[in-house]
Amino acid sequence: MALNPVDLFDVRSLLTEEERSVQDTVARFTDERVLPIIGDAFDEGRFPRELVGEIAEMGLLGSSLPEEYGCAGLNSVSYGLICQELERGDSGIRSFVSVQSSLCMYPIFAYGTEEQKQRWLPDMAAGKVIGCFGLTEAHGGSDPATMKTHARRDGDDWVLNGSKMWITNGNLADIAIVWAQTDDGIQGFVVEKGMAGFAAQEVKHKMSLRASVTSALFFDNVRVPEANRLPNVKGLKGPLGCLTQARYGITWGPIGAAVACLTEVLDYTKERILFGRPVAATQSAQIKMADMARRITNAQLLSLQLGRLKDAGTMKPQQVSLAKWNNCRMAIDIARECRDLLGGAGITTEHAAIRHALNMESVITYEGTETVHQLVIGRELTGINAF
Ligand code: TGC
Ligand code: FAD
Repeated sequence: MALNPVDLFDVRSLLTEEERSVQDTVARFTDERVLPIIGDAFDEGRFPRELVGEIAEMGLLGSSLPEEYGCAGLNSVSYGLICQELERGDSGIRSFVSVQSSLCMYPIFAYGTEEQKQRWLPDMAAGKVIGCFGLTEAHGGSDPATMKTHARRDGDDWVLNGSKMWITNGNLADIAIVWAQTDDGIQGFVVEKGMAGFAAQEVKHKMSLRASVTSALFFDNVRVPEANRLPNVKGLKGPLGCLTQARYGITWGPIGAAVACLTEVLDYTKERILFGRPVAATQSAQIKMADMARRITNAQLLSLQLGRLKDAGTMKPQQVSLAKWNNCRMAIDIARECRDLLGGAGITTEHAAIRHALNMESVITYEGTETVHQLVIGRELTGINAF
């Protein structure tokens, strides 16, 4: 029997029955609900909000958190597979789930009080409350330790001033997890939509992640009650701990984008007849596609092992950095090469490759640029901090 071109090493056979079932459910959702609309949504620069209810019903929001908070209690490999299958549709859909799950629900779960967990997590799992995560500021996202946004204690409240930039879900969100400097170091606050002095402004003219909302957030003397401060973490390790969760999921997502692109060009090059034979019958096209399959296989095995380490409780942030770097690089290169193999047809959103290539420009940049992750590995190898 022929091998599966987008799973040459039968990585699926390494999954448990439950993990396969999660993958199949999300794959069906992507095929039936995302793929028919996503090209238009990308063209229109529109996040398909109508899908949020179904995403929540499938248990994809905060899927790794415990059932007592209305979540699915799945393992990390299942979360990875969710990211992979969603990003096979579009990075914007996966981004929505990453931000809600890893960057908003996770910090409430990991750093919040029991009251805060009960207050927000069940509604977030149900998609009734949408979150965003404000760490990056306009003057330098790679170096969040230099953040200027600050919070000053005033009676029972904190007074928040500053701004955040490039915030996924910003204009959609009911709550924002905002990281701010305080006299006691960096702390996290849950800022609610409608609080006086809090505003979001959508970033327009994006050429990437067009089916996702990206915003700037502004805080002008916003009074945030002490009850909205996440009390159980202080310092940069708070937001960086969330990034480790999200980056883990992002190692899986680009595999989906690359699988979508390779699947598309395998079909296209068999049909496209040039110089009297299908493009797929040329050595150069075969070498290109074989090389894509090789890189996808590497990425699949890397993410699966990372997930097994995470589920065993031994995963290290440096391992996440290596996989985020490798898998984003793999997917952006494959998407660009697939765009080339489609010729002129590859420049419109009728085909997926250019959409994925453009999306990957964001995915390789956010959650730590490629350079940041390379320097994390360089520091691990040499013991010298080169940032
Ligand atoms: P350093 O000052 O050494 O460490 C500070 C504290 O943090 C701890 N730590 C981590 N903890 C958990 N996970 C990690 N990945 C961690 N990295 C460091 C560290 O142990 C220390 O703890 P303690 O107890 O000693 O205080 O910080 P560093 O030198 O490691 O950090 C430098 C650098 C450049 C790696 C870091 O600043 C960085 O990662 N910069 C990139 C910023 C970034 O990725 N921003 C992403 C914003 S969110 C986003 O992009 C969302 S997109 C979502 C979507 O749409 O899908
Ligand atoms: P900079 O940090 O200014 O980097 C500029 C260049 O300098 C890059 O090439 C970088 O690799 C390079 N560089 C950095 N350090 C070094 C060094 N030491 N040596 C050599 N080169 C270096 N942030 C959030 O907080 N929440 C979100 O929800 C969110 N969503 C996003 C959605 C999108 C679509 C995008 C594009 C970004 C999002 N971000 C979000 C922000 C993202 O995390 C930042 O863009 C990213 O961390 C890089 O920061 P920067 O854009 O300020 O670039």
